[in-house]
Amino acid sequence: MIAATPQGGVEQLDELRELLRTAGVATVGADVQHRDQPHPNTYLGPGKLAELKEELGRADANVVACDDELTPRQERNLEEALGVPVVDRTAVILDIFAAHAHTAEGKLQVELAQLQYNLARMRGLWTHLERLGGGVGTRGPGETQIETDRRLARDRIAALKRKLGHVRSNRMVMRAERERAHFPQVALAGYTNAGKSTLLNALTGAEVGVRDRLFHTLDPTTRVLRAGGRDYLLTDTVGFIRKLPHQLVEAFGATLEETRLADLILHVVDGSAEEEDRGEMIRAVDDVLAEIGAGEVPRMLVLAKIDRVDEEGRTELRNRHPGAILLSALTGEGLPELTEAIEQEFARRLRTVDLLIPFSEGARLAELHEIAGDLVREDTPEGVRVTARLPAPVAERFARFAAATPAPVA
Ligand SMILES: Nc1nc2c(ncn2[C@@H]2O[C@H](COP(=O)(O)OP(=O)(O)OP(=O)(O)O)[C@@H](O)[C@H]2O)c(=O)[nH]1
Ligand SMILES: [Mg+2]
Repeated sequence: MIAATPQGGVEQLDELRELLRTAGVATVGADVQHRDQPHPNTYLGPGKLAELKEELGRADANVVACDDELTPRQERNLEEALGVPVVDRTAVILDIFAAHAHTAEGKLQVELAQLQYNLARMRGLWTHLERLGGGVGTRGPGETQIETDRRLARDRIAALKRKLGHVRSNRMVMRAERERAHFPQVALAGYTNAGKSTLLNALTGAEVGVRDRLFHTLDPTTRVLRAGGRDYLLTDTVGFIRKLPHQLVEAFGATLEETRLADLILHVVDGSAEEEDRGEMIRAVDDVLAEIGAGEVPRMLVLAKIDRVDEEGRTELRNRHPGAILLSALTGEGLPELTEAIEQEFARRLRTVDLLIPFSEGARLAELHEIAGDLVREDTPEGVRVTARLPAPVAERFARFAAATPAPVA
């Protein structure tokens, strides 16, 4: 396996190497080409291409991986020139997703992304053949086959989108129920391998799988986080990466909705990463969040894995990211600060209400107890007088019970 990229140094390929390792492929060499733009037809320029071909033979490699998404034409021309299969970054990521998808929904989403990726490639192949043909009688069976394949792929894509649509509406129903309960929704988002699942486990006692490999988590998991007498719903979901294939963003729409509709996003960053990498990872996550429409959701930066960072490094982190929470899900350090910060964030959004609940509305009273654990109540002849701090939407729902006169100061 040889990896290639058009810009930067060979260390730029570390992530691709890691992706390949996760996909079960060993890397025997890496090469970088310095050009402003990848070659439109062959990705690599002619000189680099010849060099790479020689290197391939020497290293006895049987596949080449490129760190960008190739056009179908580039991929085909490269394969012809090099005589080995060529895969691009997108194909490697899709392959990992396919291997890590466990739930029915996850599998559907990955299949959709793969089909969309392949459909583009089929189209490329098709125009290529068309160009070769042209004359009367040259419309061979191969071309018909490709047309059939494309139609089948399109049909399947439509069917998958329908199925995912159902999953999505189910999810919306579940959401609506959760929303009625008004537990604030907190989503963990971040670069793949940042430590999101480990953090969910540490905070809620969940047992989500954790591993030192990329895209270990694909399916969302939601658990209750109890803090300061209130319940929060904390969701862990798929991680992001630089140049995240757009097919995946589209296919994972239902999953990513958990993040888009959250009340607060905890942006988890590997605090032990090199400063330059860290900056790039933060930017990549910001970009994806904007792309999925979650750009406006309030966000809190969490620098994880600080058990690996010394005092000097921590000071740098604090200076570089003021307001961020430094923590280690492994040692538990910083976790109380995080729950405290979450509480404060939501406390700011609570509204104090003064209500008079008639005795006939016992169910409403029970609901209030559940939502606002720390309410003050007093029985009066007209009903139960309640002073509580409520999320704004709940406060609106209870507006009709507003007490006519202000509560006596206790
Ligand atoms: N030293 C240290 N390692 C950690 C900490 N948190 C997570 N890790 C390790 O980092 C690796 C990735 O952790 P995960 O929790 O799986 O990361 P993730 O963000 O869920 O990753 P994906 O699901 O693949 O996107 C694992 O090997 C964890 O053991 C931490 O606080 N300290
Ligand atoms: Mg995970």
